[in-house]
Amino acid sequence: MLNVVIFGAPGSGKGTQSELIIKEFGLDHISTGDVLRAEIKAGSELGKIANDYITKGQLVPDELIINILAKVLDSKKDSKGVIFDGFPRTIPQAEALKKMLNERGTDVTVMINLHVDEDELINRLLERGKKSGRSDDNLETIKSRLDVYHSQTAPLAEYYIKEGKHHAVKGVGTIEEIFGFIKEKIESLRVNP
Ligand code: B4P
Repeated sequence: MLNVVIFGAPGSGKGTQSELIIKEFGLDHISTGDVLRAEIKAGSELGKIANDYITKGQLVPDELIINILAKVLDSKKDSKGVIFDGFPRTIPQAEALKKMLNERGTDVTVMINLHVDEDELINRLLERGKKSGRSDDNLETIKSRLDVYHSQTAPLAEYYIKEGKHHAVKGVGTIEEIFGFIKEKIESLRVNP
């Protein structure tokens, strides 16, 4: 299986690039952000809990998100590979993902780390907020999300460097240009896994 973790700060283009990777390589997509927003829309118990965290720009607790991921993963049993978009976001989530994949006889193939400077991230998210109606795309919440990213999520780069899976990609430029770098890396892994 070709399992890709797409990683980066909020607004770095994880969701945007995931769409192109799926089209090109026929992978299944798991976006924890999309799963949570669907639960919020459906008004479920989980959605109500998640909404409190998301609106404040905080991460949903590990236990909750790991359980959700395990269920979604089981629904992709016959997949030829999965793109993990927005998961993991903490070290315990990365450890849980490794365990879940190992139990299923597979592992993360590569972690693509999109690098985008902070001013650009803020501009993109404010721009998205004009149309998205997302409760977390406003300046105050964006700042909290960036703080959470630096304290809880960015350390994951080191985790994947140690695993020998980390691949940095410049996330500024046209969407197609950035996708070109990602595609090149994924293709090289298919030749030399
Ligand atoms: P997510 O839904 O994962 O979203 P994101 O980080 O805000 O955005 P992404 O990086 O996907 O950016 P996009 O492509 O849209 O998370 C939302 C919240 O859910 C989290 O804050 C957290 O509370 C919760 N959550 C999710 N997963 C969790 C987990 N594992 N654990 C705990 N909590 C979790 O791009 C942004 C904008 O930039 C778009 O408008 C796009 O069009 C634009 N853009 C993209 N690429 C561009 C480029 N190259 N140039 C110019 N603009 C570009």
